[in-house]
Amino acid sequence: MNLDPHAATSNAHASADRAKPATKQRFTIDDVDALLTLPFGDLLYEAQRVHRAHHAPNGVQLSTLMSIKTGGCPEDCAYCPQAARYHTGVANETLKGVAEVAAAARAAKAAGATRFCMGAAWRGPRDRELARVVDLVRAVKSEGLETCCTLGMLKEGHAEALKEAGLDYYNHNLDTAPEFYGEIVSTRVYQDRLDTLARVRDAGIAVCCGGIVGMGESRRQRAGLVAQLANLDPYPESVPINHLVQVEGTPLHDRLHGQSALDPLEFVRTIAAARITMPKAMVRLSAGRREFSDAVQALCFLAGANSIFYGDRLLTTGNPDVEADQALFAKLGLAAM
Ligand code: SAM
Ligand code: DTB
Ligand code: SF4
Repeated sequence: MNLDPHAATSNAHASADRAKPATKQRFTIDDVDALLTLPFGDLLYEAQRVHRAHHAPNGVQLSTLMSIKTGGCPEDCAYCPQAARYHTGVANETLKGVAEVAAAARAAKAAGATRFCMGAAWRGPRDRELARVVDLVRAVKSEGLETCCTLGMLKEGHAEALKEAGLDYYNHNLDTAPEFYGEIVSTRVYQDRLDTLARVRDAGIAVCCGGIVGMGESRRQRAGLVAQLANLDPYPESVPINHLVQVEGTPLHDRLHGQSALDPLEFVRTIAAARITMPKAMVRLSAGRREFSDAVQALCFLAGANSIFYGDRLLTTGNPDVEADQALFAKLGLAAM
């Protein structure tokens, strides 16, 4: 393993077959496992070194999320409160209209966000649904924000239509290692995710792709997730690392009995491994932040996280409010960028 980011495969977004793992893997699972196993101080030191070589040391990018279509999803993701088949108390809502979404985007911008991310509880959009999202993207873009969507699997032509409307990022997570995926989702396979990522890349949209930890996976499976992400060619521009938010009624809440499956320091290690293996990516400290102390969040920033979800809601669950984050930034000397 070569930890020198300058020696790694270039992240120039030029290859035709981009979302498939590179022929020569930049990192093996053993490589990432070895990182995750380093003494904590050594791991954080290396993560800081890589972070400072590529990013402003104290800058954090702010993205605000909005659920544009909530609940009733036909998929069976074991972590998700929006799957129709689980009884989680999430009320189904139809696709929001342009006026409501544009107003939320304006408010997010006024609060300091630079990107507005729209999430929909779909397996994937139908053509007529996609056409309505295209209008939302245009509206948000015209408010002067970066745009991001997460709509599930895309079909032929969808990514191009989104790009044409001004979509900057598409979020589509690999969620976990391929070996663990079958225990989390049965209504699609890993390759479906890779196929959509390839469509997004080919349309020239930046890729936002990460995963969830704390689902009962092993450290080696966390290494497997990070290796998968880092071996995408090129690796994603944006890498959200979510800590599972356990919602009553989801299978994972039942399986884990509402107890966290992960020591927070293991979450910090995962952030550090993502930073080291994907030096130029924005690594987002994503869901689960409300359950973390300021001290754990500070360690995540030290480990190389430089983006957060900003605003008091994620999609259906809570996030720290704007005042709490502004106080945290002041305490840590962080600046929004
Ligand atoms: N339906 C689309 C899809 O699954 O691609 C887009 C929306 S889905 C809610 C977006 C992402 O949210 C999922 O890929 C997953 O990584 C994350 N997510 C969902 N429920 C979560 C939870 N309880 N805790 C942490 N992350 C979660
Ligand atoms: C991502 O990686 N995390 C966000 C966003 N992409 C869409 C979603 C987190 C969802 C947490 C559970 C909820 O609020 O429903
Ligand atoms: Fe549906 Fe996405 Fe939730 Fe899976 S994660 S159930 S695809 S909304």
